[in-house]
Amino acid sequence: MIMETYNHQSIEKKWQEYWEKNEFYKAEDSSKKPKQYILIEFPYPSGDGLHVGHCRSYSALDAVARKKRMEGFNVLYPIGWDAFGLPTENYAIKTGIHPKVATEKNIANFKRQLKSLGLSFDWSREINTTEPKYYKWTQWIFLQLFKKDLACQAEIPINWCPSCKIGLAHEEVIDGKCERCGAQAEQKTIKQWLLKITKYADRLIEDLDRVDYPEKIKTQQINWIGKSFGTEADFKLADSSESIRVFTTRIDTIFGATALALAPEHPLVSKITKEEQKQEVLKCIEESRKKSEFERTELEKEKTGVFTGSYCLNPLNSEKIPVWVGDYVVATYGGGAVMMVPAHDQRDFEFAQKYSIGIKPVIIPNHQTRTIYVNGNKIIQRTFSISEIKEGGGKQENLKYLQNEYFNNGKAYDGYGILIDSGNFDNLFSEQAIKKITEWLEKKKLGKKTVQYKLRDWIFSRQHYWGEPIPIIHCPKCGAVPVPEKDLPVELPYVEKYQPTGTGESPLAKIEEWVNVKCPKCKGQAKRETDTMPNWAGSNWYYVHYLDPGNDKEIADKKKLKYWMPVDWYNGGFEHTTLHLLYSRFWYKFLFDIGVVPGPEPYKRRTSHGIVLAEDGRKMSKSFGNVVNPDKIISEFGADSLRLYEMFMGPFDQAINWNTQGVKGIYRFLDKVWRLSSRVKREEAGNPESERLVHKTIKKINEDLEEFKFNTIISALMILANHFEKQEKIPFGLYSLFLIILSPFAPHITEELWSFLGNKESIHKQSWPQYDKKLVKDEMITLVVQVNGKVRDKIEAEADISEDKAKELAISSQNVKKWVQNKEIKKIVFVQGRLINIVI
Ligand code: ANZ
Ligand code: ZN
Repeated sequence: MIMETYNHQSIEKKWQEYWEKNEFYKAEDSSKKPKQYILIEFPYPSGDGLHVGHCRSYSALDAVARKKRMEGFNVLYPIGWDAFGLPTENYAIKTGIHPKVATEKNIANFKRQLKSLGLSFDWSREINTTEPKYYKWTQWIFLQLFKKDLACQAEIPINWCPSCKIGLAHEEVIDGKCERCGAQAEQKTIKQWLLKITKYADRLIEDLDRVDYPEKIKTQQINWIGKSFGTEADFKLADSSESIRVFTTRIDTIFGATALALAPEHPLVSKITKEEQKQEVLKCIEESRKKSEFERTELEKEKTGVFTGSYCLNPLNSEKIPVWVGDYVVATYGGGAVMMVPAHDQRDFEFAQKYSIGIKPVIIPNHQTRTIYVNGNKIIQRTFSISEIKEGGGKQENLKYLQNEYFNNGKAYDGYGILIDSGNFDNLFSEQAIKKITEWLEKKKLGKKTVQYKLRDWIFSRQHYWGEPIPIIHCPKCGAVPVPEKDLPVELPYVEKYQPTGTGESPLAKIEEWVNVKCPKCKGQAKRETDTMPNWAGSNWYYVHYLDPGNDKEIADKKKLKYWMPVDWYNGGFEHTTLHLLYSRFWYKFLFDIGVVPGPEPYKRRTSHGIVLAEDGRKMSKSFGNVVNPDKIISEFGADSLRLYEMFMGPFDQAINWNTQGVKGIYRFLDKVWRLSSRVKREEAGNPESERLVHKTIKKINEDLEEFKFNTIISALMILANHFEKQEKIPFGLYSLFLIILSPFAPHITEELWSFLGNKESIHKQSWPQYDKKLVKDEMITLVVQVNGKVRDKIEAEADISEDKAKELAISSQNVKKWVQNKEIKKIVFVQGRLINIVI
């Protein structure tokens, strides 16, 4: 039978319809089979349509899902839409198209695009975070958090975007600018909802031991949580009984404190500021409000501050030191007060230089060799013994050393060392001093050992329209009252005007008939909360909803949860490591604590894909005109080509430039696979070489897929195709195996060829082949080892052993060792598969 040429357009559509009609990829709920839950980050259906970057992640995990099905697993590979959030709202404001309408349109487009890729999603479980039946449960989780006191309201300084007129979470401020519009973020104090993720900080660190994430991701999460061990110390004010509590990780430097600095927002500022300084202090507070936290704390940025006129006393030696307001002190960290040690802290040093505050060194480095200066000139290297430093022998010279190497170069010495000029604590090492001074403070009830976290509580309200309403009712008598669970969902009302109000209130505040309600507790007049949830709310738990999307009674059926959770393999972007990945772990842990889900971690394994850049190496962007449209690639080269190309383009976890030439190369490969079919002969017996290669390829795919090395899998398949191309007749059995192992990666063409070979049942219903252990074992040979031409040993080795490996084997042999030990090897003569001669 003669086959037509490879026509991707007709075959891809045909098989997609066939798979869909026969519900090929539906996951079974009550199955005896072992399960695999494969998850990709569900997309935000933006107006731009699918990005080829989406295709990279989805195609690769689709191959994983398909292979696991063939291996006998009951696979869940679901899809849905993360559709609330600012981009759609901004689009709506610009175009006048309602966000709901825009979302529907965008989803329809995304869906068409994803279907044209032939991905094996279980579409019967499609979810959408903006549907009331979905966000009912997002609101329900919020209520549980509220009941457990993990959601609360607070007046807090937040980052504020003057252009979007909206509060920004810490993570939405990039380099001091609003992540969305690029405007400089400011500080503003408003009432916000907070989720107390900090209560989970320790567990979020500890439980990283339970999961299989790349080290890089674990480290990023740990740094983001930023656990610091330190000391709290109270500095009593000189002329009042009140004291200021500071947090420091370096209590060993306390004798070097020459000032105290308070955050401009610190509640004591107004109390302790003297009449004379009022004007200046108010101005400083005003100025710092206009700066973002980033601008205030970054090392390179200029720090400003002002003296309050008040003094306090160092708890260790009662020395009187001035209290300043400094904008580099953050109100929400460590109590918002810092003891300034300019000699040993860089930011304090810069501040002190600017305002002529004293620099008093109290730590000298305990590395022992250093340059000594005489009359300002570097002249000798001298080594001090520790005891010499401890006895104060080198003190003067060491002070000079600090002056010349550090202070004169604008640097503080921030390392550990040996204490000097520190009263009873002189001569201690920093580590010892931290312990001793803290104990001393604890005994005097002037301080204590403590832990601080960089992680902040999560600001969970937005003054926006396009989000989940927060299900709370404010009653003048009863306070914040949760909406009764039976009244969920609190539906987002349809409004014509969804522009931000700019007053800090959400557009919902203007809808009187929605806002005014009866208090669920006292039935008196009350008002709904008008803030909505941030755009990540729905994505915190969506992987749970996939398990039971129709359930109206509970978040998901317990049996289903127990069977499917945790997710076995979750792939997504690196950029989500500290936001989505951390937040969703937090919610899942909470759901575990209240007995809703069966374990403490949602994702067993996490991998990340590198982003796909444009051909010119820049980010794809409409404004650069360099966006690659997957529709165009699919229509020209086919979904199989696009999928294979994106797996082949480079190491999966690395960013890479798009290259249309590369897609053409893949297309030629698939065309070759197609043409090979005309040479397939049923009666042909396989030659041993071909058979070995097929089995080696199966083994390689097994191994590489688990390490998400998709590119080397595709190249192994190419090598196999090239091998077949050299044969006049291709054995039916081997070609069939080849199609089967290619099918998870190129599902359409393999299905067509498989059916062409006369198979009635789909290729995607076949079992994944076992490779033959005997066949993949490389042939062994006897390698002759010579030293200077004389045979010294004969060793067993693989036939294709490399020169380096052979050398390594040879010189480690007992018989050879004694000839070559301590001799310089001049030359190696290596004859592949036969002999190695070591010339000494
Ligand atoms: C005195 C000192 C001396 C400090 C020294 C460091 C070195 P991490 O490790 O990041 O937790 N600090 C404390 N609260 C602050 C705030 N609200 N805003 C800005 N800085 C603050 O950093 C802890 C250190 O950061 C603390 O230790 C404090 O400076 C500063 F030689 O105290 B240190
Ligand atoms: Zn009430």
